[in-house]
Amino acid sequence: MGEGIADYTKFTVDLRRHMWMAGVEKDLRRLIWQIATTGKYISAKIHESNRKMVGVKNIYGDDQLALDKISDQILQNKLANSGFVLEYASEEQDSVIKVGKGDEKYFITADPLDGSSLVDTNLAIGTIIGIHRESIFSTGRHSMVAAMYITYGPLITMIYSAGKGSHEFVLDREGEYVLSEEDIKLKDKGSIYSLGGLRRDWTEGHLKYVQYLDAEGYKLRYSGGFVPDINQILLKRGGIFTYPGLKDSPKGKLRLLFELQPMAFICEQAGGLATDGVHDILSLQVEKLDQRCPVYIGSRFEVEKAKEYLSGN
Ligand code: AFP
Repeated sequence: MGEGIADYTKFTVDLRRHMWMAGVEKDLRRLIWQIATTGKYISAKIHESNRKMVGVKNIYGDDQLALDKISDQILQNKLANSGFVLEYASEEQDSVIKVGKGDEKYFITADPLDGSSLVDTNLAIGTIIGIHRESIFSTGRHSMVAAMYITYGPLITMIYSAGKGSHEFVLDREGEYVLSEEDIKLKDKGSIYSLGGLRRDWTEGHLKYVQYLDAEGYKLRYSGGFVPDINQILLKRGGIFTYPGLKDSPKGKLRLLFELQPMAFICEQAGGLATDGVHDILSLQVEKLDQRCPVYIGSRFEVEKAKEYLSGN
């Protein structure tokens, strides 16, 4: 038997079996499995997409692709029928949707198809999910019990954490999520950086931080898709992703509820850190659905170093 929960030499471990072996609570197991299965339907829609714009704007003013809307509907329908979800908040909708009858346990946040503008160039994109046991208008530290994301790339992979480490699964040809990386742990210091925002818009502290990383020989890895960029840092076991506050938009670009909290949860469970440059992402109070905030997420050393540069020390 290896060090982790599973013995890879004897059998393949599917998602349900892994969650059961890891002691994830029954309803949460069922919910995570149901959400993971939506990845199959969303990926089928990506395959049959004609990449046409529908010509409407979401609350952030972004053009929505038909795929975003379809992915959102797939998720909402699945969750409404799950029997476990009271409320659904999606980046594609401007208010929280009550999908349950009243006594369901969980509150879900979703970015149904992050990076959908990359579909035409055939880069990887993803679905990001936060699972909360309390109202989402709290701190992630208080309300979150699990997080997951699905990557649609050459392979479909899914990483989940229910507070017992972060684990990666690959969707196999039989349509089963099979364990591929158990209890992923980031090194304290990595060697890649992923830098959002235009250099000319960076603040002085951030620019000096990047110059430090340059001098240390970090390799640039940035696709413009949050899911594959974070996935790379996790699977390569370290490094840093930043989307900083910019001179004209101090809150940066990424959304606290839909993008940052779930990735922060998974990253912390992998031994990393996620901050806005000062505070942990999971300690930030959520005030509104479209709240944005700067982010420094990845290995401990690089995130701590960012704090030093941003505070001017
Ligand atoms: P969309 O969801 O509008 O495609 O934005 C993708 C994204 O939110 C995130 O996936 C990336 O990390 C980030 O934007 C990239 O932003 P830049 O295009 O400014 O680099």
